[in-house]
Amino acid sequence: MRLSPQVANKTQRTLATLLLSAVAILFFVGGPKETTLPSLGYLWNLGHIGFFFCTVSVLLQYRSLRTSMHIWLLCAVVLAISLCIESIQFFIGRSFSLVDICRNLLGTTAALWFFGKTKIPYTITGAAILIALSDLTGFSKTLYSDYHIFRMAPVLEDFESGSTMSRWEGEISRDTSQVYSGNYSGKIILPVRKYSGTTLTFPFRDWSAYKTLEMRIYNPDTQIMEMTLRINDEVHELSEEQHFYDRFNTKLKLQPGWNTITIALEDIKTAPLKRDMDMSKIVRLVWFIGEPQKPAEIYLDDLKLTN
Ligand SMILES: [Ca+2]
Repeated sequence: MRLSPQVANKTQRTLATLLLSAVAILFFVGGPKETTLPSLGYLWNLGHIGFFFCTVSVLLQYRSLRTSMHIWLLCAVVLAISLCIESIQFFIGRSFSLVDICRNLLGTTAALWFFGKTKIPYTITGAAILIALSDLTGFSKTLYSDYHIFRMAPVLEDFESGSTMSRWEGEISRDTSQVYSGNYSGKIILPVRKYSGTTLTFPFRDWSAYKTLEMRIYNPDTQIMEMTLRINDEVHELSEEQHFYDRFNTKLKLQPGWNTITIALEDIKTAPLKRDMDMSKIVRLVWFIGEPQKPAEIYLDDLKLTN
């Protein structure tokens, strides 16, 4: 039996509504892990735009918006729904994100622009353009940073490009006063507080083809400085307990001046007590002093894998 256009349209609308309802579950389950590549995580979050674009496009098949007031009303409804979604996410252990709310409104505006029949108020169009530009810039930067990490390998960090600094946590900045190679090193300030240090997340993660980890650290003090280097693989990072014995930890004794540190990757691989470290998924390096007695600083450079 051939469906009439009206029935076919109704069927399509119903199918689209069911599909979007199913996809909406992804607001609350699934999604990127803490160890997911930043650009993939960003791409996932851009799904907010796609979802609301599709949802409002379907809605416009049911009901056409004839006045500016209708458009403002739709935006208010989307805002209210978005606040509900983000609030639920907050209470189930995810985060409340104003950026995601803006993305929902951007998706809504894009659907109105493509399929609506009424002129969109300038304020809404202007806001949507700003959100789109912000996301375009943010995603491009994240994508370039991920690409740069792969292009640099087996160098993990040389501080020559500012695009990788978003992966560092702690009081760290590119510096030119003490440099081992190139024009920059990473200056790390170590204030007096527990576990004072810096963290590199999302390094080039596949260390399986290499034999050693090397780095140069400059200690400007006249005394030997003791630090701990901690390395996590993905299994450890995603484990709930993050036991001390399930990761690599080593003490670094930093003499005054430049220090060359070489660590056999076999030692890192066999560091966990009950398993081998997954050397194809190294996700975090942490340099820290447990309980510093006085403020300190170090300079890190030429962090790389070698054979
Ligand atoms: Ca350098």
